[in-house]
Amino acid sequence: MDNLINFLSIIANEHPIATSDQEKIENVNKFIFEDLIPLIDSSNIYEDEHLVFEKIKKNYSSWVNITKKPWLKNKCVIAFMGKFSAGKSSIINSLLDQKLLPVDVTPSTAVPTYISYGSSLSFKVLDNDEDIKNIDFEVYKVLTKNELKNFPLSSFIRYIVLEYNNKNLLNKSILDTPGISSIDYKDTRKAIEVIQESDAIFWVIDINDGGITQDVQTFFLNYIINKPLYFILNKADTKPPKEQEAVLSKIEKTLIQNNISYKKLILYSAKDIKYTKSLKKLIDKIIKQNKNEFYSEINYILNESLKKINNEIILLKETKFKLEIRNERLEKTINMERQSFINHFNKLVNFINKNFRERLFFEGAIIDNTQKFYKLINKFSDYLENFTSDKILKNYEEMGKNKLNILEKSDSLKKSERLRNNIEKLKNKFKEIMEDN
Ligand SMILES: Nc1nc2c(ncn2[C@@H]2O[C@H](COP(=O)(O)OP(=O)(O)O)[C@@H](O)[C@H]2O)c(=O)[nH]1
Ligand SMILES: [Mg+2]
Repeated sequence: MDNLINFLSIIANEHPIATSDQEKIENVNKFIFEDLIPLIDSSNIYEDEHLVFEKIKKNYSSWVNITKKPWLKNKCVIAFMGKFSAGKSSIINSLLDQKLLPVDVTPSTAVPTYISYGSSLSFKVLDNDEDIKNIDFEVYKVLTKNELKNFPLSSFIRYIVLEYNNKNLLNKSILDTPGISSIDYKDTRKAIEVIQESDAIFWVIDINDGGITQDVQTFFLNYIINKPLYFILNKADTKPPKEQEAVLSKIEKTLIQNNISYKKLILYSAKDIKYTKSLKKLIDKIIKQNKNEFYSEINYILNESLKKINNEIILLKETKFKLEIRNERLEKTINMERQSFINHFNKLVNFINKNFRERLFFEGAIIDNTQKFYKLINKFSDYLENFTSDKILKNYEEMGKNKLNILEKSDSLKKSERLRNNIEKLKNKFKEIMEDN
């Protein structure tokens, strides 16, 4: 018990280490929730805004998670999940060629453990206040199974981080999870976090269980989405080949029947090194997902927004230009009509001048010219009627409507240009905040 008390008192007295840039997380949080989302919300850039927000929030939370766990940065994260005692820790030990992780740990003692590549040995724990503390590995290593057996270590430590130099760990971070016995809320929430930060999930099944139980099936259907999922049927050494095959095909059937999409189902034994090589190969092949997606994702959204706004600006300018051209034409037509009116009018005046003043009352010309005069008057009044009611009025009406429309477009144009400026500003701001990434 002395070792355990020593370990716990060291954890309690140790000063937390600053592993993450709290200020940066706060700045990014402000940027996302006080700048970016409200800006998109107040604009009409996206029809499916909520989807964009969802994407932003998802990327943000996984960025925060990685930033808070620097040992995951630029690493391929492989999580081992499954029921207690399925053999997760034993499998990881076999992959490390070393009995590093404690085996046969009781559920209450089991603490999720990250084993990450590091140039030198470092042992950290995250306590219940979410403080990360650097602890001497020896202090932990000396704890015996007996000491831990009836002690609920997992209620004092959220997780353990062990970084050390092992060639099998290059570019990797392996997560050993305590195992899911019953799918309760707390377990589920933890599992979601694990799934979110992992590049691949290895689900370990004890061959002696004979298959996958219903609660685990439900779990997969609800939570493992878009992550490469592998199944390891462990403890193959405990069954003859025939029975191994039977369990394999039973699991295969269950997976297919339940629409659980997975990459591979492999037979394994942590007790037999002949299986180790191919599992190591398989893990090395898992391509590292781009962990710093956050920066490029947010930039992508900002650029996409700019593109959309620019397109809108172009469209507005085009429409405005077309309306202006149309009004110029209408004005020209009105002027032409006016000119033609003046021409007709001048013709009449000329006729009157010519015939009435000088010659109308000369003998012999009266009747002839009166007829001509009335004909001209009729023609002119017909023309007048046509002229005012149809062409000019209609043209004037359209011009008025267009002018209003042009004003509206100018207004929208100003708004869009302001929005574009604001997005440009946000782009620069984000670049500044994320500078050292
Ligand atoms: N026979 C056999 N026993 C195994 C194998 N893998 C693990 N075990 C045993 O199963 C028990 C639980 O293993 P452990 O790694 O602690 O399981 P975990 O709870 O999933 O981490 C231990 O007693 C291991 O020795 C295996 O491949 N074959
Ligand atoms: Mg274990």
